[in-house]
Order: sequence, then structure tokens, then C-alpha cells
Amino acid sequence: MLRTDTPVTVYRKDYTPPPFAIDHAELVLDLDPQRTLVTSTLRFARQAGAPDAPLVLAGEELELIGVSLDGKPVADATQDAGTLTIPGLPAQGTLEITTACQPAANTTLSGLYVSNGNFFTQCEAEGFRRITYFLDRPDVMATYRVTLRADRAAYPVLLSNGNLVGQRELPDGRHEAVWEDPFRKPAYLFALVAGKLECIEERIQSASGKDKLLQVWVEARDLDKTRHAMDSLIHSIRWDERRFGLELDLDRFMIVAVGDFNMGAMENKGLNIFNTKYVLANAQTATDTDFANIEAVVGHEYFHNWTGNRVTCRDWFQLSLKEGLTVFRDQEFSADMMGSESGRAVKRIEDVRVLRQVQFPEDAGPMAHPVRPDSYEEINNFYTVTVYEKGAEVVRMYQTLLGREGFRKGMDLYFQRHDGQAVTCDDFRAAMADANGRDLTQFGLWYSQAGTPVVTARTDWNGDDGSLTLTLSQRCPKVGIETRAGTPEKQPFHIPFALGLLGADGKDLPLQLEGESTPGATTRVLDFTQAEQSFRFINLPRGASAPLPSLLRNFSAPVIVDAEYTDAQLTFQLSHDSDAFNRWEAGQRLATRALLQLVAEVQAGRELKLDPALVQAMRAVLTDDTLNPAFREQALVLPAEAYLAERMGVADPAAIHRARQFMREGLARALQADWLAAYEGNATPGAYSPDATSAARRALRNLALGYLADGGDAAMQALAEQQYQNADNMTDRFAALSALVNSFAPGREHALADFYERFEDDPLVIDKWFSLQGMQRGDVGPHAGKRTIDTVLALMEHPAFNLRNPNRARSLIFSFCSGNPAQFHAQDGSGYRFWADQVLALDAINPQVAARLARVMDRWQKYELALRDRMRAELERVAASSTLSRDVREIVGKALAA
Ligand code: B3K
Ligand code: ZN
Repeated sequence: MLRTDTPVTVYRKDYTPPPFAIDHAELVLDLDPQRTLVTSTLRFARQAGAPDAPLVLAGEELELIGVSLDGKPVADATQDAGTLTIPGLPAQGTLEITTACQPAANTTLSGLYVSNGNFFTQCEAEGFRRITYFLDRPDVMATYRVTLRADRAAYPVLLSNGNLVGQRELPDGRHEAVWEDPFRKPAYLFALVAGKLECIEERIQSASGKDKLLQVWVEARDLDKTRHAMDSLIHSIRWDERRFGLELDLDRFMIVAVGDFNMGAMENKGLNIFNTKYVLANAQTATDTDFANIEAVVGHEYFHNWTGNRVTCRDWFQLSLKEGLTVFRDQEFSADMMGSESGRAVKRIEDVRVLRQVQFPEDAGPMAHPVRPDSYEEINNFYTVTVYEKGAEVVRMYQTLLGREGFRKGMDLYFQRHDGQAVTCDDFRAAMADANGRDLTQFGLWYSQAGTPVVTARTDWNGDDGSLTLTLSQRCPKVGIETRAGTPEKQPFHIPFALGLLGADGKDLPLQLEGESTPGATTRVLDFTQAEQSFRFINLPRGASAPLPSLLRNFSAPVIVDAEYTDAQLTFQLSHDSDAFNRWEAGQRLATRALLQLVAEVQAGRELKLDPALVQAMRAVLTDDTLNPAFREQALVLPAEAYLAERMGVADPAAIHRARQFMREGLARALQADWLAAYEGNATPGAYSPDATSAARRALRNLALGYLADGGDAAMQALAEQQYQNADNMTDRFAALSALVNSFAPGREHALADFYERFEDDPLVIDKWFSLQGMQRGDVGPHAGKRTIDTVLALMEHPAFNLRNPNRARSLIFSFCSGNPAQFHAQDGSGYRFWADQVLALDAINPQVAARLARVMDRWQKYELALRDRMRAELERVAASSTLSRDVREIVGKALAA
């Protein structure tokens, strides 16, 4: 493993074009788990402006066997830990490089590795250099011809990018397959798979009538879990044709599932490699959420074929060019697949929830960075929620500003200009601007400034002339790296601010700005570009009562809106706003306010009381059968503990947990009859189907079950036991198990044991079993004093636990450290000690996974002094390790420097 003592920072401003082009690569891989031989033949050409530069190729953990130039051995090539330098090359020629690597010993899951006896690759961002020496940077694009050789019995299936152009038998029981990818691509999109796999396949015609072969490859035992992924792929193909006029370009498109994988999936050209978690599903083993996630990830990787592969990134600082755009595309795809307007709103709510719970804290902590970062130590640390999810919000803002058609024009121009190129975020912005004749200069600040802007809204109502003046102001103090001396002052963002005004009857009022002759639509997108700006709406119904502003409709920009609503106004908005997102938002504001109040009571040692007005508002949502059940579910889920922690000056996880649990139990009891009615009224009889309508009913029904069990009533817990036993699908079974576990119901241990036995042979389901226990509450009722950490430590010794498998490590360790704040932040510091031990243990195996876990401590400074000291001590313990990877070093280094 490469360990670097001195961290090297890479800066965006230092970008220079590559001195050489490599336009064609021929790879021959003799696959052997212990020692795989790789012969790489590269056609290179010196680029103008680099007459004497040596060719410096990247390579890691490679054994160099030989280098030759146009058939003659090269004597003066020099090697160091990360490079192979070849001086004195001619203007063009062919290099042949032979190396060996050790796939079975590769626990980093980057480069070529073995999982369950089969070979897989992961090359993004810099994994190709672990397979062979190369100009491993995204602006070097080549066509590839790949020959795979392996033992036929052990590795009957040999796959790579593009089209299969040859196959033959070799001596000694080996065989060979030759693949050719006609599209030029950067090395990070290279992939191969070899092993015992089987597939389902479909043949379809693309919009222009070309034949396409689609395959989903898995281990034989998983074939009965592939249908949904295949359907999702076909839906994705059709959606991209319809929405963006983009067709599948290759004749063949493959998805392969692997059980050991660092992230969700990878968009390798024509050969997408997926974590099994995002491929395998059937009614018995996967929940509705799993089904929806599979659809989203299959879509995401497929959409990359245009946004990422056909047009790629010039350098890794531009990562959001492909990731933000592709997340936006997958969000829109999933929203369209919901099949209704209310479904779209639910999808939007889910996406914003993630943004707020995870990206806002990132943007306020030591790893804060702009959507297009300016520097990094380890690029893998920058596959962040900022680059992905905030990046998607930035893309969404173009669509909000330009309209759907304008956005489409921008996309068309982007492909017209840049197909086959490696480009920048500025190129994308220029295409949007030029296609629409708009000046998007100021909009560019969304790429260069970090932090979450806070928008304050003030209204001034003049009942005599029916005019309302809305004054918006924005501020975004420096965060993270921006606070270093010498960084320029921040400028106001160009914020598309969507709003409406509600009349006394709750209906939308027509909006007419001063200076306009007639009123327009009832939702307006204001161009809010200055630090402070006023907008005067006229011709509103005169009188004493001011219209109620519905601000930032559909969450039109990734900002925090600071507005002084009364509880009564929020309740009114919750029941009337035509913007479903803002109805939900009003409910969340009410609940957040009440929860923070309860937290203060807990801290002051006062008696807790549930506000009857809040109970009433919740009841109104729960019993409103005109609302989509999925929307009701979203509105009735209380704000997460992590979200509440961010809203406090000094976070107090124990008090937050007490307050939230008090509210849950209070709502459970106060609304018991209504929960029961929702439970009974939302059954989904008949065979299981993961469609949005059925999933919505199950979501509300199972939320009701969770509340009912939390109420502590034995009859309700018996209901959960009954559902657990009788369920014919994983959604219902797992929801019942969760209800039993979290309410400490008497049937809990029995159900946990039963679940394990039933699904012992299914790793993805066993992951759920670990994860549920990692996130379980501690310290209640007869179990008072029981710490979840003890359960977690015991589970670490379970025969099914395996630190080397990222899904398993995440299911127990991550779910405890980031999904269970109250237990993780235990006063005795046991959670933090566990965190440090696991970061160090994981780092020796897989730095990328370790670095993700390291991020759990990002917000250590937000906690009370005693906790903060304990966290710092553990951060320091990790930082002091002499064998730390660059990945973890960057994370803990930044956390401690903050
Ligand atoms: N592009 C990959 C992520 C690669 C992560 C490398 N550490 C998956 C995706 O975003 O589609
Ligand atoms: Zn992606």
C-alpha cells in the first residue's frame, strides 16, 4: 500500500494540458489472482508546446517487467513509488510496457481485485494506474482493444468495455476474449470482469431503430433478483431518449453486480459495475426503498453514458460537471417514474432532506469546499455530497432560471460543442448561457464559493393599496478553507427565488410586480442577485390581513431561509399551500421549533409537555385522505436528530434524542386511533409490487406501525409481531422488525433471531440485520443503562461480520457511528474510542472506506466541551498513526486544523 508521509496538495490553478496524447491502447491481461501479467501497447504522440518533456506515466503497486519503444527495449526509463519516466521520446511512436499486479492481495478495491473468486476492476478516480502504467488523467482519451486470458473453468465469463470481437480456446485449459471499445475514453472508464457469472438479457431497439443487447450479470444464485435492475435499465434508456433525445450509442450494454465494492456503482463504458446492493432485489429480500434506490442508481450510471462518458471532465476538479449533472438527471428520472405530481413532490422532499441532513453540515465544517473544489490531497475524498447533491442543485437552478425548454437547448448545445471532449464546468455554463442568450457570469459563483447562503425575508404590507414589499437579503460567511488568510471576500449569489402569495382563503394570488401591466403566474421565480433586494407586488386584495408568502417554492435554491412565521401561519401553510414542498416545509418548521423547545426543557430539567396545537396539525395531515400517503408519511416523519443538532448552537445529542423520542411517544399515544386507522386503511392486498402507489401506502402504514409500537401499548406491539410473521415482502417484514427492536417490545429478541435464520444466506439482508442493531436505541425502560456500543462490540465478533467487505463494515460500524448520534456521543467517550479503532483497522485494509468513516468527526467542534475534548483526543490518536493513508490523513488533518 502506498503511504505518503508528506501530504501533497493538488491545485486547480496548476492545471496544464498533458504533454503527450495516447490515442489508442491495446491491453493483454493474463488473469491470475496471485500475479496478473499486463502488457500494454500505447500509441502516443507528443503535443505541441512540449518538445523535450519526458513522458511521466502514473503507476502504483506495479512490478515492472519491461519497456520497449517501437519494438526496441528502453534502457533509460526510471521508476519511483508512483511514476515511470521515459525520457527522449520521438514525436510519435508505440510503447510496450509489461507489468504485473496482485489482484488477490488487493484489499483496497481500487484497480484490479478479486471478490468471491471473480475478477473486477474499479478505476475511477485513479485506479487504472494500479493495473498498468498510464497517463491516468481524464483528459487523455483513447480507444481500447482488450484481450483477456484466464482459466476457462474458473473464469468462464470474460467481459470488458465495448464489443466482443473475438474468442478462442488456449492451451492448458485457458481461453481468451477480445473486446474493442470504439469510443475514445479516459482510463477511469476502463473495466474488466472475469469469473463465474450468469446473466439475464433483453434485446431492444433504440429510438432510431438500432438493435441493442442488454445484460445483467450476477452470480447464479442471484438470477432471481435481476428483473428490477433490467426493467430500470430499459426505463432509463427510454427516459433519456424522451427527455433529452439521447440514445444508447453502443450495441451492447452490461451491468455486473459485485459484493465487494467501495461505493454504489460505476459507469465504465458499456460495462457498468454495481455494488450488489444496487442491483439485486426481489419481494422477499428488498424493501421499497431498495427498489427505488436500484432504479435511481441504474439510471444514474446509464445517464453517465452521455454526461460523463461522451463528454467527460478535463480534470478531477471538474467532477461535478458529470456528477452534479448526472444526479440531477437521475433525480428527474425518479421523479418522472413516480407517475404523479404529488409523487414528484415526495421525491423532491426526499432529495432536499438528504441535502440538508448531510450537505449543509459538510458545507459548514472542516471539509467545506465549493462544488468545483480548488485543491485536494486525495481526490477520492472529494466524491462528496457537495460535488454530487449540491452540484445537482446547481444544475437544477439552471433549469429553474431557463425553464425546461431553455435547459434542453443548453444541453443540446453542450453536446453539439463538446461531444468526445474533456471539458470544464465553465464550458457547461457557457453552453447554458449561449443557448439562451443569458448572462450567467454571476451564476458562476455557485461553483467557486462554498457555504450555504442564508436568505432573510422581510415583508411590508400596505393594506390600503394592496401592495406587498418583499425584501430579501443574503449572507454567506466564509467557511472551511475560505477562512484562510488571503482568500477574496465573497460576493452575492445569483439565487433563483421561487415564491407565491397565499390569500386569506389559502388560495394562490395572481402576482404582479410593480412596473408590469398585468398579473402573471401564481408562482414566480425572482432573480435575486444582490446582497439586499426588494420586490414590490401590487394589485393584491386590499384589507388588513396580509397575504402569506410561500417562500422558495419547491426549494428553488440550496439556501437556508430565515423567515419569521408564527405557529398559526405555519399551520395555515401546512394545510393550504399549493406548493407541496412548502406544505411539508411548514410542517417541518413547526416540528423543529417544538422539538428545539423540548430540547431546551430537557436541558433545564423541566417537565416535558407536548404542544396540543402541534398534535392537532399532525392529526390534520394524518387524517387527510386527499393527500398522497407518501406525502403524509414525509410530513409525519420528525426532523432527524442530525438535522436538529445542526440547528443548535452547541449540539446536545442526548437531549435531542430524549426530546424527539418524547414527541414520538406523545404523538403515538395522542393519535393512536388515527394511526390505527391509517394502518388499517393502507393495506396493500394482492401480490407485492414496488410501484409508487403501493410503496406509498406501505410507507404510511409502516410509519403508523412504528409510532404505534413506540406508544408502548402491548396490543400494538403484538400487531408488529403479527406483521413480522405474516409479511410476504421485505418492506413489511423489516418495518415490523424495526418497530419491535426500537420499541424494545417483548418479541424483539425472538424476531431478531428469526430474521437472521431466515436470511442467513443472503448478505444484503444480513447487512440490514446488522445495521438495524447498530442504529438501535439504548437506555430505555427495563433496559435502562444498556448501551448500544456493547451490542455493536459483540456483533463485531459475530461469525458473519467481516471488516473487509465494505457493505458489512458500513452496515454495523457506519450505522452506529453516523446513524445513532445519541449512542455514538455517549458521555463516556466509548463511541469515539470505537470510531478511532475502526478507522485505524479499516485504513490498513481499505483507505477509501476508512476515510469515509473518518468524516463522522467533521463536526466535533459543535459539541459541548467535554465531548469535544474526547473527540479531539481520538482524532489526535488517529492522526498520530505512522502508517496513515493519504485518504485518512487529509480528513483528520482538516478536522484538527479547523
Ligand atoms: N463515478 C462513480 C464514483 C467513483 C468514486 C471513486 N472514488 C460512481 C458514480 O458517481 O456514478
Ligand atoms: Zn455518478
